[in-house]
Amino acid sequence: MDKETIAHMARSCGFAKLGVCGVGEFSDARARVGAQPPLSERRQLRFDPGQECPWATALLVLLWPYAPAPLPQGNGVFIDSYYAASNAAYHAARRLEDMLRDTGCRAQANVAFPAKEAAVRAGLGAIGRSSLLITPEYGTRVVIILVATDALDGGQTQPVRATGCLNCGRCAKACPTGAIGADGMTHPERCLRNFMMEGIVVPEETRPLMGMKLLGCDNCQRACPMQTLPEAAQPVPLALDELVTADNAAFSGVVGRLSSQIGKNVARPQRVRAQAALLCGNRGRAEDLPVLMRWAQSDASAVREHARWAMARIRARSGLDPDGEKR
Ligand code: B12
Ligand code: SF4
Ligand code: SF4
Repeated sequence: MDKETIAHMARSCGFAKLGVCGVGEFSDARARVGAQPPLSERRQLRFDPGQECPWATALLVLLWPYAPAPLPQGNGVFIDSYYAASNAAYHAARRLEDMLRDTGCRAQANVAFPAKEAAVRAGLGAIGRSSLLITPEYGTRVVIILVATDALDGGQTQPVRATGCLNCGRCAKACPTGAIGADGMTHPERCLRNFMMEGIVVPEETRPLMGMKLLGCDNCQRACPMQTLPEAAQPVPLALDELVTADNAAFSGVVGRLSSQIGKNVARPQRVRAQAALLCGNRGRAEDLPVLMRWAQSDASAVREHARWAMARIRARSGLDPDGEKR
């Protein structure tokens, strides 16, 4: 099948751009991952298409751009628009997989090879100091999806080490944790995203840096002058008050709404609650104390620890002693 026919199919599924690359091993990425501390987000990552899908002759590299979320106002929480876009792109890739199979080709959507490097190999952009792919059309705000297929030949893979960014250092300055240095993202283990909705107890020094972020951090992208897409008109409409409730049915309803946007794998109730508890500590409102007290008895360690920390912070700020009495 020719690339234009596949690009047409991909557009009908909602993708904005298609690139194609070969199925050579991602050995640079393998070496880099091996040299860094283990990250839970990398557990699924695979490096050798020849081993994982030996029938494949090409990787389709698909771009799904998204408008960045405006910063939340008032009691709103921040949910990076990447997550809703990623959920939509995941399902679109499954539709493309079906379309390719209907023509008699083999296809496997959402294969977990290093997506940014595949995109560079396919000529779709360059890696910036932030470590993200910068595309000329959409800046960094793209979900990258890979589909392995035998529908066409991806050709020989030439390992590409592109830099291509302005090297202005604004991403590094904007990063609250110092994950990005002069040589790129040398400390990915410090990135706030590692600690969000992972069901883990977040290190104490990292908790205040999260501000009102429920999911995702956008600081390095927001600071990057290579962006081209205007902000979305509305933030994801979710107030922290909707989550800080002792009414389990109401809480499940809100989590259900959230999972329909960002996927149920990400929006797991206890993980959402643990992050909400942490955000309560950052906003510091005494009205949250009754719900936090209940959460402080939770069986889930992240919910329990974050709630206890939030209560201590709120009490310290409001001049209450540890039992909640006015000092
Ligand atoms: C693990 C992971 C993470 C980890 C680690 C990120 C990292 N930079 O290593 C954490 C949880 C921190 C994370 C955070 C985020 N992620 Co993430 N993540 C992934 C995942 C699953 C694997 C990435 C990976 O480990 N690749 C392998 C390693 C080796 O790559 P690497 O360290 O970036 O380095 C390679 C190149 O970038 C380059 N390079 C990088 N630095 C340097 C430095 C030098 C000196 C040189 C020479 C080369 C070089 O060479 C390396 C070898 O190929 C991919 C999905 C996928 N299947 O690829 C998404 C992915 C990279 N994430 C993505 C996004 C959107 C995010 C967040 C914005 C989410 C958010 N809103 O919070 C943040 C951004 C943080 C950031 N600045 O990178 C998108 C990026 C889209 C884009 N435009 O690039 C991806 C591609 C998901 C997708 N399918 O679209 N993520
Ligand atoms: S997403 Fe946030 S914490 Fe992660 S590297 Fe970018 S600015 Fe730093
Ligand atoms: S902020 Fe500057 S240094 Fe960082 S990725 Fe963008 S252009 Fe490159």
